[in-house]
Amino acid sequence: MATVTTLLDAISGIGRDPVRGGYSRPVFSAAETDLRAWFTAEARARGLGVETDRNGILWAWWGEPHKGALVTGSHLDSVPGGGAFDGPLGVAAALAAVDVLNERGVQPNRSLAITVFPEEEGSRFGVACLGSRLLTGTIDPDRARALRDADGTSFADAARAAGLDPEHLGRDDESLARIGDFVELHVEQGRGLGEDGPAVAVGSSILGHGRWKLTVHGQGNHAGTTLMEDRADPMVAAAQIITAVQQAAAAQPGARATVGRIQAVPGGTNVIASRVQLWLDVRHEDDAVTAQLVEAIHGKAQKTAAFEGCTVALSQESFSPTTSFDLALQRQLQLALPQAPVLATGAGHDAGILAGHVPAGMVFVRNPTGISHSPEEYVEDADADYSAQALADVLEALL
Ligand code: HGY
Ligand code: MN
Ligand code: MN
Repeated sequence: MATVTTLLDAISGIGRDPVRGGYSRPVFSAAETDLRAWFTAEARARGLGVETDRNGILWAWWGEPHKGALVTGSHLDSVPGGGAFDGPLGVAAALAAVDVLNERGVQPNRSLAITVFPEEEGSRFGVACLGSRLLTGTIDPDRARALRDADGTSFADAARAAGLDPEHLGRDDESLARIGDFVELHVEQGRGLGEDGPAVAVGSSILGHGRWKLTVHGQGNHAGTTLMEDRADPMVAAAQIITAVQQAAAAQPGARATVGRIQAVPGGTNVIASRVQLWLDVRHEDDAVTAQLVEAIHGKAQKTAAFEGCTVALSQESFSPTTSFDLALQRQLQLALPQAPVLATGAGHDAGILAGHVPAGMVFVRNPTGISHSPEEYVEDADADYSAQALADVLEALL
């Protein structure tokens, strides 16, 4: 019987990031494709029938594909230089939980499927949870097809290269109807589970969050010949905007705002940039506060840009409102895991997108440092292995 740690060990060489450390496994890259192949082989080795739906979601069926099935799973793509557990832990735990259920001799009364969602992180095409958004029709497929990665490849072309028909992307009621209940097991991404307490928690809600792009336009010019007083340098405006983001969020209780990515165009040491792009991530439990915060940041950015002789444009890339998980399913998870505390999370998940359409819930696994989206993300082997037992307890109760 495979354990979660042996399953994760088997993929520990795939998609290592040579710069930051950890893993860079963007959707449909060679690394993510290898992981999808690994998952398919592991599922088939367990007698599960594997199919890919028209949005690139992998489904591994224990029993016949059926309406109203119990579905569990997560994602295999990562942020740039991410940890080993964000996504793969839920997939490996699901595979190992099938082994546990088989060993327990569980005879399911309903079909069970393990799903792997593409582009959960949005690290290649910018929109988080793209697979579950397409499935549920919460993104216009035309918009999804037109999304471009940093190299200019469209999502349509990347999907085609991955064997999908881009014309068939979009809301898939047949696949959605197959989900009776969805449970995602995931590494906890804060310090919600202490060393001495239980190793798993039941999820209650996901903090509302969104992504925006700020483009600061200036006058590209020569670093040596342009006097300081003659400049319209978008990098100088961008630096002040980043500080303003930090100050605006710090002044708003419960808010989080981050500029995690910046790009100067063209990006040359002796070149005053023509424009600078900043990507902004803002989160708060009250969606109205998130909107106000973004508006305030935009207003400040406009003033700062004008002072530097620049202009700024804001566009929204994605938004997910604060989402509570289905209370009845949450109670069932609590009954199956009576020691587990109930935790809210500040991280987004496919379970949050699905929660708007089907009963969805989450199980979180202890992360002793609380570090995530980083090579230092960590789960003890014993907790990783226990997560398969915990997920099996949940699935057995729901089967
Ligand atoms: O960005 C997020 O919250 C998630 O980890 N995708
Ligand atoms: Mn993540
Ligand atoms: Mn994740």
